[in-house]
Amino acid sequence: MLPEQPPTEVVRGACHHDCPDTCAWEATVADGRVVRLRGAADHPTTQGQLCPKVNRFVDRVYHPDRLLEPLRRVGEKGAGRFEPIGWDEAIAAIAGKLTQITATTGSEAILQFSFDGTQGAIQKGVLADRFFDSIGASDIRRHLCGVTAWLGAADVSGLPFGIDPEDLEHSRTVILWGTNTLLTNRHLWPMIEGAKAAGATVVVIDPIRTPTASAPEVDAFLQIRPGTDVALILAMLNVMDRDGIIERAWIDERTTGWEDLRRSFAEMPPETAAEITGLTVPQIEWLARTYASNRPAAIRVLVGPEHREHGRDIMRAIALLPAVTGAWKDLGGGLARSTQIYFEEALSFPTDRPQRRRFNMAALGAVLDDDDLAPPIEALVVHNSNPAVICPDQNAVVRGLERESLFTVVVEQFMTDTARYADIILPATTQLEHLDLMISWGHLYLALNQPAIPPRGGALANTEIFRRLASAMGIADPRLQATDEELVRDLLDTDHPWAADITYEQLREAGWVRLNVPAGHRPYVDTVPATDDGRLQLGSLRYRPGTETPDGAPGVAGRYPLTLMSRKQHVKFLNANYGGFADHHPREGEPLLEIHPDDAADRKLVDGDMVVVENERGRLSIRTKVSSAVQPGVVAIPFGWWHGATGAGRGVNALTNAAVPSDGAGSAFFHENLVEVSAVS
Ligand SMILES: Nc1nc2c(c(=O)[nH]1)N[C@H]1C(S)=C(S)[C@@H](COP(=O)(O)OP(=O)(O)OC[C@H]3O[C@@H](n4cnc5c(=O)[nH]c(N)nc54)[C@H](O)[C@@H]3O)O[C@H]1N2
Ligand SMILES: Nc1nc2c(c(=O)[nH]1)N[C@H]1C(S)=C(S)[C@@H](COP(=O)(O)OP(=O)(O)OC[C@H]3O[C@@H](n4cnc5c(=O)[nH]c(N)nc54)[C@H](O)[C@@H]3O)O[C@H]1N2
Ligand code: SF4
Ligand SMILES: [Mo]
Repeated sequence: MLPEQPPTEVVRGACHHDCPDTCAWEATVADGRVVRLRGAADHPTTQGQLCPKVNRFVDRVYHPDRLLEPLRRVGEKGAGRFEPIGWDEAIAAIAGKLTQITATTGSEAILQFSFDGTQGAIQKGVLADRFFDSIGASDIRRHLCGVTAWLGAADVSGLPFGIDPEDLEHSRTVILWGTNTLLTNRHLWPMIEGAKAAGATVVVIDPIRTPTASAPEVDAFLQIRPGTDVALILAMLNVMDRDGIIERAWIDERTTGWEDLRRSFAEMPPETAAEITGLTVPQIEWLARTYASNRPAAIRVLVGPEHREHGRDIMRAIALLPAVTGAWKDLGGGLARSTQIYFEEALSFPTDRPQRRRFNMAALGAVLDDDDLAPPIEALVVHNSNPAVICPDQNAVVRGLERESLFTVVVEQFMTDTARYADIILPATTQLEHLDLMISWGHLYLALNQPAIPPRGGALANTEIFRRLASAMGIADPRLQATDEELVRDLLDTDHPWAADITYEQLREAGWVRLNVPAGHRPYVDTVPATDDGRLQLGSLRYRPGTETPDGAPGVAGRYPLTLMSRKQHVKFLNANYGGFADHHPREGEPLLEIHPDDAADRKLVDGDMVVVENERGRLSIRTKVSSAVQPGVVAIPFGWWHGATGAGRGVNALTNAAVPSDGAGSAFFHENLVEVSAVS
């Protein structure tokens, strides 16, 4: 007789990672333990497949290195020496310290730092925000991802709605504009394949020959010089106007500012753009004609081009293309960008939060290091983020975290590079252990993540941690004691037609549900842009090189002639989540500097040489990979590795540019860094 199998239960949930795909999953639980996790077969984009990053997520949940009890620092900051303490003691110590800082210096000396470790609406921060709002702490502007892209598209259309990415199947021209779909958004690829099978022309525009650029479905790869997309787009408009392939009726009826835009693109004939972008005149003319005429024509973009000084201009320029051609009219035409705004509009996210002192998160190093700040930061509370790895100007961040007078709390699942600098570490649950409501930025499906197992060891959900802190600090507001289920129900409590009919019970049963956006919905055709005059805004536009680029700073480029880009590159990395785990590393086991054969030859370097990469912000020693995937003048180091991966004990962000746009809104210029590379002597 076969031994009796323990009874199993299947629990529906969804991936929490900051990834456009938000896959729905099913966890099989036996004897209180998750024994299998797989993609939901019935979910339209997941289609039964997770991804190489998350296929072995169960191993992460049961990993021997999981943090399972609160810890207190006993060694030097950053040394990684801690002793276990109980939850009551940990909460009392933090509450005591925050109360004391509030009474002496003032609550603005406390800084909340969080980002997208989970993109679940609940665990990401609704309750944490209530807590920090109520004590009046300083906040950070969560602008390192997507905000610049949002602002650029909004410059054209008020609120930056895009088409349903699933409608790309209907497109006859698809331009993957600075997005590495096969790596970063893999569940969109079937839509590209579908379009291709129906005869679409697929184009990739990227400074780097990515795996997406090399895919067999791609008809044309335009390897543009970094940050010069505005020149390309102005020249495309120039060609379209010159060749009379723009429909005037659409422009007259739907847009404002055509004549100003026309004056701008008159100054950018394709010959000038060819010099700036490194593309050829025939390539630019072909792209303009294909985009304007081979319709439906869609552009897919995520965040690639935004991480630059003039990223907002690039994102605006991209959004200008469908505004000029009227590509929005065709099903499968328009701009396919983040869908997050659909969820923000449809669900009841709080709109009446108090204003707090805020800093752009890119400036963390400068803020922690600033003695003149009034008041200076005395306590830093980090959750859902690993700033020691993900923020630009890493050396400044580490200097800040090392400051003895800073009290740092980190809520984490693992001993990350940030957690090592904490005074107190609080162990957080994973997605298999807590409830959450999952919105998406890559499709229109809402999902309920139900806990498959209770929290492991002493781990607690972020929400429970902030409930306990609120109690310990004597904050009476009952909204700070809301349960996770109440928080989900609050978000679903909406009259908006896209979500009014969606119930908690329905989500619990089915796991996921599509927002009620009508099939074939065409933004700006079926709806009116949220601009002052209800029209798409064109207006003047100029190509400007960034300050830290060879064209923008020829002087600096004399010393540091190479442009360093730092993008997501590894199939088993998701931002900084897996950089510290050997079984997620690529075969080479270390980050490599990609350098073009010409630049390598100039420096007498061959594949595999150890080199020093440096600029005024930092210095890394790292091995080379000589590769024509990067163009001459450009080098690339992958983002996401933890500090221990290089001899210098730093990642690529030790070299990156922490500057943000002058109004403080938008991302750091992660891809605009001038460096020099030399052989290790
Ligand atoms: N050089 C360079 N830098 C970059 C980028 C780049 O392309 N190049 N990309 C930028 C972009 S686009 C982004 S989005 C950011 C990402 O920045 P982050 O959002 O900070 O990065 P993640 O690695 O996704 O998540 C950080 C941590 O969240 C933790 N976490 C996950 N779930 C939970 C939870 O439920 N509770 C708690 N308390 N913690 C949890 C994980 O263990 C992980 O260590 O990085 C930015 N930095
Ligand atoms: N495997 C994996 N998947 C991920 C992530 C991960 O870390 N690993 N991170 C997730 C997150 S947080 C995000 S935000 C998304 C990002 O998804 P994407 O936006 O697709 O990814 P990026 O690598 O940031 O940038 C895409 C491309 O933009 C190009 N680019 C840079 N500058 C320019 C420019 O000036 N012009 C043009 N035309 N192109 C440019 C880069 O070379 C890069 O190939 O990916 C998500 N998915
Ligand atoms: S990381 Fe992205 S692709 Fe992978 S399972 Fe999560 S949502 Fe899906
Ligand atoms: Mo991101």
